[in-house]
Amino acid sequence: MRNLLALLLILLAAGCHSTKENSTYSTYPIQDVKLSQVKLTDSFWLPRIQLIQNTVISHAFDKCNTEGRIENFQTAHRVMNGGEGKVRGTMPFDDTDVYKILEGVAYSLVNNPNPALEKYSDSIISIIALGQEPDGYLTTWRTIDPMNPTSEWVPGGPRWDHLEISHELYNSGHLFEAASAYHWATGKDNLLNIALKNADLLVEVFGDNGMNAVPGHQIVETGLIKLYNITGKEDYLKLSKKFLDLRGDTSTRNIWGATNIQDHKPVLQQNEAVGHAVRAVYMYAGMTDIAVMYNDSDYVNAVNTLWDNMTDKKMYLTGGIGARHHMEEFGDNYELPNLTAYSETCAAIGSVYWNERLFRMTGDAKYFDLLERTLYNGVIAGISLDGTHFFYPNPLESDGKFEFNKGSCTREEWFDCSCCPTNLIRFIPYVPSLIYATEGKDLYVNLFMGNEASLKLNDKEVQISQTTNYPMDGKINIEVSPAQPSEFTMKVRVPGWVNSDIVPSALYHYVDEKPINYTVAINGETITPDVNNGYIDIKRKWKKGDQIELDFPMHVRQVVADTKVENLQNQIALEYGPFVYCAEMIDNPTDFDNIRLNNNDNYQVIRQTEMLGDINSIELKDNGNSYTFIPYYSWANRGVDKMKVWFPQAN
Ligand code: FUB
Ligand code: ZN
Repeated sequence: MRNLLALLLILLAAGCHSTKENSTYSTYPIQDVKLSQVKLTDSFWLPRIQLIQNTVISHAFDKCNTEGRIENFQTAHRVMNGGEGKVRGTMPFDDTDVYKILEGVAYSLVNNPNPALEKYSDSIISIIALGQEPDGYLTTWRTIDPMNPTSEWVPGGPRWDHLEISHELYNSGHLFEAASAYHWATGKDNLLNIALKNADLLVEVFGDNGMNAVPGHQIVETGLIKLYNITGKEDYLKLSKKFLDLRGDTSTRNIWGATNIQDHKPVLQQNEAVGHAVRAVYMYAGMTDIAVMYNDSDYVNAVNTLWDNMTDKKMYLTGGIGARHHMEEFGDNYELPNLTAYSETCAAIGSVYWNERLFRMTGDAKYFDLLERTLYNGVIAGISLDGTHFFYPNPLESDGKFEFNKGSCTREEWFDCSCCPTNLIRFIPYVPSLIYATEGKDLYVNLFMGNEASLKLNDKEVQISQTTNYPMDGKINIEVSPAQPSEFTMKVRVPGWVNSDIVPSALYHYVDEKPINYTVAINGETITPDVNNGYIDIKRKWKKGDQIELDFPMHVRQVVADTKVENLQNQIALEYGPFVYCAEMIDNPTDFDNIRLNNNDNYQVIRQTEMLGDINSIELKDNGNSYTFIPYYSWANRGVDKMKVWFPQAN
């Protein structure tokens, strides 16, 4: 009954906003399979998503309440009506934390309805509405007191002044992303109406006949496209493209020229991933949308070039990006320090959003190889196992002294700039929508986790389910059940860690260089798979209950880096399945600083359920010493400690 009501609400809501029809714009050739079609049963991911809904969301709402982020919307309202008030908080984008939590609420509600949480979220949305100016403007610090921003690095001034740092358009972007999600998940228009009013103002101010300006921090580009996809209002799409086209373009505006905000040259000429890493990947995601929707080969070439540079020269083994604390930016090519790595959690999340788009543009598994690497390492390292403490930067080494995490050597429960915790909230509940994708008669299986999904392939119903302990082991059982026997192709990704390349680049490679032998069986019969673009292609007439059994055996694999990365010369890292490993001093108290790895090492893998949740530890016995390695994501859950991912090579 509840589902029927929800469906009715969604249909009604869709009716209120004309959806795009007869569009002249292209869409991604590969379609995602949405969260609502995938029911997770997985013992790795389901508890993490539940943790977000049951713990992290209320933790973050509490922080937003106590630190004034919600009050700011009320204060803005009071000031608009002639009253007085001061802005609270520290960042010109504090509003976005509230939007990002709502986005996470939206995704978490889809498969786990929670009327109390939804009601509370609706009440927060009505407070947001109070803070919106009558013409749609919404950035509370500037409404409250434009001359006195909380952050000393933001100059006071009228609307849109100092866009390079004011974050007004960043605020809009996150509002649009959250509103689209909330509308899609709940069928409600409350947040969407606020977003559309704001977007209409942006079109008026910056659209075809408006100011030639660009946001200092990208995200409004993808946000506008999401609103276009809901409403079909072309102005939103055109504005998104305008923001990208104008960047770094001296013929249309006085550019800021800064590499940090990717305004040093036109985006189509940008061939190196530079500047602030989060801004960069959000921009590349927007460029990919534009490449697809405008069928624009220049945009396609630009994103390909940027991806190649990032993965060939600027990416941590964990998938993390951004080498420098200074300006939170990418370093030079091959500049990948461990101790001082920035590798911001938000940047890893942004990279996932970008790679998912690149996959849907091309159907190439390499994007999901990187996505998976980033997901299991760079992203989830950002949140403690209990969901209440976070990393903003994610170094690959800690000496227990360098305060890499905004003045701390370990995880913090919140930050003045809390972009990372709230990005995890919006992202983790969205993960199940990354598992499958479809294209005509092809069904892609990109990620492995227990789930039951119901989807349409070429307009025909197909049920699909996965039973697996992945990522604890590599055995996966996929049951394929079309409503009627029908011919289609199952495209199952061979995970990157099974192959000889880590990602298709020379930056890292496995010491043994040999792909792992894996097996594929259909209904108990082993087959020799046909592999294209990184996918096992199985084309046949599928019928109810057909089984695909995959076994990707996991071995401990040693990794080395391109010698051009100076600090990684003669260093080895360990991986097992999709996980990058590290050692913490707590497990290696006597000889941590002397751990050396050798190409002939004999590793033992031990399932540990009491140590750090459910993990496989790697044990090494060497000359009477014994060392323990744990998945990188699980470090720093037992106090401040030394940690390393890369170890000197013995001999
Ligand atoms: O500027 C907004 C967000 O805060 C960025 O994405 C993060 O890097 C942090 O600076
Ligand atoms: Zn962040």
